[in-house]
Amino acid sequence: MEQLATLEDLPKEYVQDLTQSNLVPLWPSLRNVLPPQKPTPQTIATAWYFKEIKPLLLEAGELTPIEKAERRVLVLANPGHGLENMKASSVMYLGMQLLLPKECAPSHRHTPNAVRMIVEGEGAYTTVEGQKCLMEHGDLILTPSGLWHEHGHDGDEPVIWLDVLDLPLVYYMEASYVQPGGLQKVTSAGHGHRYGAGVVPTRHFVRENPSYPLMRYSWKETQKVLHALAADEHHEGPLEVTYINPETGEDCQKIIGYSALMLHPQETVQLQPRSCAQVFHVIDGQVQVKVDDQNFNLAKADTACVPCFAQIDLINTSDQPCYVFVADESPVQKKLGVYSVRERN
Ligand code: 1HN
Repeated sequence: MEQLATLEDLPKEYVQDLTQSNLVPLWPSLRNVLPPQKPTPQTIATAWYFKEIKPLLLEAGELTPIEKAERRVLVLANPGHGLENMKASSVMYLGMQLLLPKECAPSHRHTPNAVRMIVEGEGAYTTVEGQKCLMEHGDLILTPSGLWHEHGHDGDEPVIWLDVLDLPLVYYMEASYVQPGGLQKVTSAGHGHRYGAGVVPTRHFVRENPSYPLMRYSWKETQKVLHALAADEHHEGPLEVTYINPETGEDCQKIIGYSALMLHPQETVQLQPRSCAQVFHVIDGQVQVKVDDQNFNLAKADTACVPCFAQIDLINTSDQPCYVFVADESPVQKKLGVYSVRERN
């Protein structure tokens, strides 16, 4: 492709005149905003190890009372975006949150969508629009845009979970804000499962939250489906299930997509390069994530982020099955018509 003229190729006075009138020449920047063949992501392949996070998170539990934090979170920040910008990728935010016994993270609602993937500890729950959702290891709990949510803890050990939000995108759109304080009356206890069995309480009028029928995806149930796929001789391709909205069959959230993958002992899964960044979080087991020329060895509760169009292998080097939670930007990219998948080299 033709090398284009730079800003330095223009007379200084001309550039000053442009600036005076709030004008900018396109050609010196054209190759930056439209790089050939593929984007040049700021997102760099990064891994965060739970053995490093946990002691620091527990220390935060001693340093900062929940009342002074509202949400006690250490953000998993991608250095390619600048740590202070709190992005794992251009669309995805990741954080590890700690709730101690008897603590309460008060009710609020906001425009970004969030999910929690429960990492460790028992006895905590999230209440979403009055539906109490128990938090057990591997469960996925949705707190979609605009719905009141709070966290509580009746157990006796620290509970830690991974938060995934579309905050970077919503913030970029200047659409991010919070409303504090909505009192929630708990209307259903326990499982947040209105649709868990494919049925709902009959209402002859309009259902509340028709677009988010299911708030909690229990890991026990998800894992059963993965095992059933593994036992199905007709199944082809990777053992992977997508968390969907059972009412529409679409992705469970509008911007970020979520799935769970199972790898047999010693299995390698070669992923096709895709136009979106992805996050891998180990629910159980061990996996080696090969990203182009880099290698990350992830154990239980570790998390990694990879940029768009990377060549990725997931390798289970152990003799135990491995379960990986995946978050990606495909729902928003598909809606905007910019999603694509390529063949591997
Ligand atoms: C939030 O509301 C939670 O509700 C966690 O637990 C992390 C990060 C940014 C903005 C809102 C929560 C968050 C958040």
